[in-house]
Amino acid sequence: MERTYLMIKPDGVQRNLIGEVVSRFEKKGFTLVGAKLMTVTKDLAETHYAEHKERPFFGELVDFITSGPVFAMVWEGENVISTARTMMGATNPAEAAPGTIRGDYGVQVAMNVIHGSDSPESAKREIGIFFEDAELNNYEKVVNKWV
Ligand code: 3AN
Repeated sequence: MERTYLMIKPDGVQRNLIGEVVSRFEKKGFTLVGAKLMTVTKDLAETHYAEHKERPFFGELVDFITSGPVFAMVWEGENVISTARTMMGATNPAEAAPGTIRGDYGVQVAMNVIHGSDSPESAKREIGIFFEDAELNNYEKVVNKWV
């Protein structure tokens, strides 16, 4: 079953959106397999955002993600990687459709509430850098046969 790494960024935590965001993925029918509130170190942030190292906003990105706790999560389900991206909405909240997380709660591109892996390769890499295997729970929800 597919897994993705989702992270409520410091703005989402500060704005009390953890419950709202978790609730959307739960209600959709996905399964939460791991979660923790954590402060991202500079090293971890630079590893996570390595692909953006050359972008002009890299420093700002690292400063922001390390500025306060994030809520790191691993979610499981059919097509969860792309479906979660659809539920998050466009990177720039100004372009994100209403009904999406960024469309409903975001204003600026830097503080856009949530991160989500964009491919199976990034999901595997990001889950590996944020979680130990022992922090991930393998279980089946009986209700999943209904969704
Ligand atoms: P996504 O998170 O939707 O995959 P990417 O991979 O293009 O978007 O960008 C990575 C992160 O960098 C985004 N989550 C966003 O917060 C941040 N970002 C993108 N563009 C800018 C920008 N122009 N200024 C500041 N931060 C940006």
